Amino acid sequence: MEKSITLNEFIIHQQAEFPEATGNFSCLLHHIGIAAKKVNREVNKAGLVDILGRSGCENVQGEEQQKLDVYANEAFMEELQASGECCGIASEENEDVTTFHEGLCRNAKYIVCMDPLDGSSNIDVNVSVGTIFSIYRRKSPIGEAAVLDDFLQKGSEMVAAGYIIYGSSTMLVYTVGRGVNGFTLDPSLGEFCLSHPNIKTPASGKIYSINEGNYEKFPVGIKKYIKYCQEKDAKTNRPYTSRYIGSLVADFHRNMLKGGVFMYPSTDNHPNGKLRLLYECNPIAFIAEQAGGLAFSEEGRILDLQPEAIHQRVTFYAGAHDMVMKVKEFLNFFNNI
Ligand code: P6P
Repeated sequence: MEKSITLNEFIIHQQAEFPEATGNFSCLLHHIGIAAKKVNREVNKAGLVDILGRSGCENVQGEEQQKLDVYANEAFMEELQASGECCGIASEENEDVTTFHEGLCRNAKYIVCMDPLDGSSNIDVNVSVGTIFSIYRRKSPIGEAAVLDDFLQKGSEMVAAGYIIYGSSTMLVYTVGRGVNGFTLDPSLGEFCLSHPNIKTPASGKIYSINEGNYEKFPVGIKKYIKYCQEKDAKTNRPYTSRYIGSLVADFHRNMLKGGVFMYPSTDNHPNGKLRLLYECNPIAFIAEQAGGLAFSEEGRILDLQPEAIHQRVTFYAGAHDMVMKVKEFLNFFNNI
């Protein structure tokens, strides 16, 4: 039986491709893997112990915090600090950035933007949830406290991006700008093993993902695109398939493997879109592009957007190249976007 390559082996092999690499980045990724295993353990026993349900607190978004949200945030914060390679974190769960510049982290050169447990309102009904992360080099001088500008970098400056999907199996998917690789957690080994090398998303597909409950408020171009998807395809004589689970990582991951487009337009409740640029849209966009797809907002290519605030929301369209281009075509024609 062929030996599986573990995440740590892969990280070390990949480090060899970067002559200037010092191992700092590899160490950071290793600790992200440890935090992912810790969160996986708690997500998997949710329902059996008192880790389910509301924490009784609200996060900075004014959203009811689930106990697992709090656990996941603490687990990733703890491991990122323990790595000694991270000098600051912007998290969906925290109003302000957290900086580390003492002791081990004194010479850390990376910052992390993360959504520690995206889609957590789905946990109580056993729907897949995910962690999303993005890694940048700090811009401010090493040795000093990280500053806000370290976190407000364009997505095109990202060093790495990834997500963990806690689903029927737990997978860690990431890119360092040289393609996308997926690792499935083998519980018997306690290791993430390479299961999806060099993921490429199909150029097109038949899955569209959007919360059609907001249909009335969508831009006309999106309403027209949805109608286009519902018409029978000339070749297959079948319409597209609508798949939307309300968990970004799960919806995106399915579409990346099968071919599809994910859309979160402007709506009544969220005139600038609901999803966050820094720790949801940018990392997913980096992965989408590295897998051969596209990701844009009504303001332009996601990775080109200049963030103005750490919890900034943007409209978001990502997935198969040809499908995203078709969405852009409809928005351009009907909404001049
Ligand atoms: P809606 C989960 O709350 C989330 O942030 C994403 O994971 C998901 O894609 C989106 O919101 C779902 O939003 O408005 O359709 O429930």
